[in-house]
Parts: sequence; C-alpha cells; structure tokens
Amino acid sequence: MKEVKKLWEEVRELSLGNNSEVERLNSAPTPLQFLRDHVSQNKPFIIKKPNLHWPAFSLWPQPSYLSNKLSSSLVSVHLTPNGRADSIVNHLGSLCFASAHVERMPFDEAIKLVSNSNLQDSKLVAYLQQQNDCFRSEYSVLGSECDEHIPWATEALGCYPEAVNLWIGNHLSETSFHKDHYENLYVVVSGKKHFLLLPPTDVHRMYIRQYPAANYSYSQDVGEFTVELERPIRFVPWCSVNPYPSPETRESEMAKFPSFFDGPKPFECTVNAGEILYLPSMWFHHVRQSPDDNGFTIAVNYWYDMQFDIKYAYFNFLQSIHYKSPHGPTLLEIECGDSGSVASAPNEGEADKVTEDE
Ligand SMILES: O=C(O)CCC(=O)C(=O)O
Repeated sequence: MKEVKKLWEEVRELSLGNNSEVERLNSAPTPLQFLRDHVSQNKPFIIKKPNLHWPAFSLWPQPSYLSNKLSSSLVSVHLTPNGRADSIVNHLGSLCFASAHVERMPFDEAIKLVSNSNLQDSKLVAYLQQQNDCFRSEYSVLGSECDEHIPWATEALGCYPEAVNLWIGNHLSETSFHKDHYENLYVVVSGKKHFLLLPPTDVHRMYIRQYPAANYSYSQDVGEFTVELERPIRFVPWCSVNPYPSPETRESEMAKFPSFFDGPKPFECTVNAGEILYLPSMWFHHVRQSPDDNGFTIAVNYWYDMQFDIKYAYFNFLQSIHYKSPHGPTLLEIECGDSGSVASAPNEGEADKVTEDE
C-alpha cells in the first residue's frame, strides 16, 4: 500500500529533517522550546549537558555505596535465561510473549546476581528494574541524590511524573521493541544506553501480533528456567521484530519482516552518562546497554502522562488499517494464517480492517 510507505517518508522529511541522527542539544530547552519544538512535534532529542548536579553521578557507580545505602531495602529483580524479558520466545514449537521471573530480594543479593550474570557458566541474567514507580518506592532512600522531576518538563507538561523508575543492569539485558503511553525523559547515570527508535507512523513495520502471555519460572534448586503459559490464556499484542537477529536466523527474519529490514533505518542513538534522552510518547524503542568500569549500567527515567489528543486518535486509526505489504504475504503471515495472529486471537484493530491495493 503505497500511501503508508509515503507516510513513513513524509514524517521523516517534514518533522524529523530526513536525518538519521537524533538531534543533540547542548543544553536543556526552556519549557516553551520543549513544548513547541519537541512535544507538539513528537520529536526526540538528546541533551548533552543538561546541567544536572546530582550526587548520583559520582556516588552510584561505586557498588559498595549502593550496597551500604540500600542495605535494608528489598528490590525487584527480573530474571531471564538470556537477558530478554518481555520478548517473543518459541515454546514447544509455538511463539509466546514471555515475561521475566520477578523476585523481590535484598539489594545486596540482587546486585550480586547482576554481576554474576557475567560469569561464563551463568545460566541467569538479572536486571534490577520494575516499571511501577520503583525509584520512589523501593529506592526511596536514594531520593535526595537525584531530582524528583525534570523542572522544564514538569512546567511544559503541567504535571509531575506519573512514575520514576530505576534500571540497573549490564550488557546482557536488552528490552525488546515496544511503545509506551508516556512522555519519557531518560537519564543515564552510569554506562551507556543504545536505543533504536521508530516513529509511531511506522507501526506496520513492527508486525504487532497477538501472542499468548507466558512467564519464565526459575527454580533455584535445579538452576534452570521453564516457560509457563498463563491460564486462562491471555493475549498480548507485541512487536514481532528482533532488530538484531543472529547470523543463523538473519535470512529467515528478513523474510518474515521485510517492511522492517527493507524500509527506512530506525534512528539509532547512544545516551552517555550525564545525558538525557527525550523519548516521545508512542515511539517504538528497543534498548541495549554497555556497562561502566564496574560492570553496571544505571539509569533513571521519568514517565509523564501523555495527552490523549487528536495525534493519539490518528495513530489508533493508522494502526487499525490492515497494511498489505508490497512484498506479498510474508513468512510470518503464511505461518500464522491470514489474520497474522499467532494463535486464534483477535488481531489489533480487526474490526476496522481496510484493505487497499497498491
Ligand atoms: O532501559 C531499558 O532497558 C528500557 C527502557 C524503556 O523501555 C522505557 O524507558 O520505556
């Protein structure tokens, strides 16, 4: 459908400047600049010197500092066999959406699990995170060491953050492509974060399908994970694309997802320690990380409520359109049947299907 392809190009030309780089600002914008040049245009940017004077930047990279300070805190740890939580896995021959095994444990034990993930024979990757405002609950003793909110964003958006989250991991953890209904200000405290970004208008390139929800379950006795499907079955709409397939699966992944691999390249950016990324609401993002000298990547992000406005309504409309790829039915569609869903679940926007030929 050539109109949808034209939209991908037009958005890049008109609003993103046909530039494959995310804009880098030298300093923080004023609230008006932020609103006018970025929020209203749904356009990401990175601030190189955001003028944050947080004790966190010097204190948190020292592992003994965090262990002492959080000696009586229980924190949530996400455990997976391979660092890929909330991702599509093959379970007994069919695909499902697997969430991490989540455990609450003393910080000291949790951070040791992150370090041990690096050991050669380790079968477990630990990522300290919980996207439920964990910084203001589990890590509240660190509250005075960074800002409670980002003042220019708070003023522009007219509210305080809905959630503040802390992320501590290493190079083994990655976050699969997804979108959030938040304006996200993502601050890297230590190490680096590597983002792949795609605007909401590229929704059909993500091959969102309905997957049965499953959970990893970790048995400490056996030291192994099993995947357990949720009962009763619950379907989760999730992006099917893995942008970094292994050399062995690259060819088949490219055949399954031609609109992703043959279309415009995602915006690729690295956010260094001390920098802030503005990740606009509804942008698809995939995240990897590189650790600091102590083996950790640490970040705090601020989720502000988005406006559910006309852009949101347009996006829902676009998503509801059945995009007929000029490549013909992909391997994914052949494997999943015409509906494109992995099991007999409703496809997103099924009721509003509009099919158009090129
Ligand atoms: O840092 C990560 O691993 C993921 C961050 C993310 O997905 C988010 O902030 O919405």
